[in-house]
Amino acid sequence: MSESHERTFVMVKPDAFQRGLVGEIVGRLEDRGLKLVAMKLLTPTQEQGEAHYAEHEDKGFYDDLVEFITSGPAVPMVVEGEDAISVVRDMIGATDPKEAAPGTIRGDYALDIGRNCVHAADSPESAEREIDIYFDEDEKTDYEADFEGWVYE
Ligand code: IDP
Ligand code: MG
Repeated sequence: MSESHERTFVMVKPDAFQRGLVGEIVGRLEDRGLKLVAMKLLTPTQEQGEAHYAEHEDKGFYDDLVEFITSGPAVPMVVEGEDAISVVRDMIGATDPKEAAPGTIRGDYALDIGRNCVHAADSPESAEREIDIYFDEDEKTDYEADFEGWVYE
């Protein structure tokens, strides 16, 4: 990984999976020039769901959130690139999709805060923590992305 690059954690949530938006969401990340490092199709376990949203444990919506995220298939990913964490947060848009700008994933595909299609880590610490919930070390690929010479100066 180039020195200025960072890894982030992204997940297509069960609502977007059921709506057939996996390709659209992954495609936007690829089109932007981000590098896919790891990806799975799985239904998050109760333990994974609770750990994923541990920071919201004391919120009124926590139980519903964990129930939703464990309700069916989701696509967790590790994505790499320059400033990938903030770049992807900007690409997904505001938490409440009604406030998300058109052109963002949530702004284009969602209307309800509890069904906002996609998750992305909000800091380097969250990214590392969330990646570890869903991926073992040997599940992260190590390869040269030849396109990067055309994406970065
Ligand atoms: P984020 O997904 O944009 O990082 P967070 O504040 O970390 O937003 O919240 C995690 C998830 O919890 C959100 O994506 C959303 O689905 C859900 N959520 C956040 N706030 C509320 C709320 O007030 N009511 C219901 N669900 C919420
Ligand atoms: Mg969050």
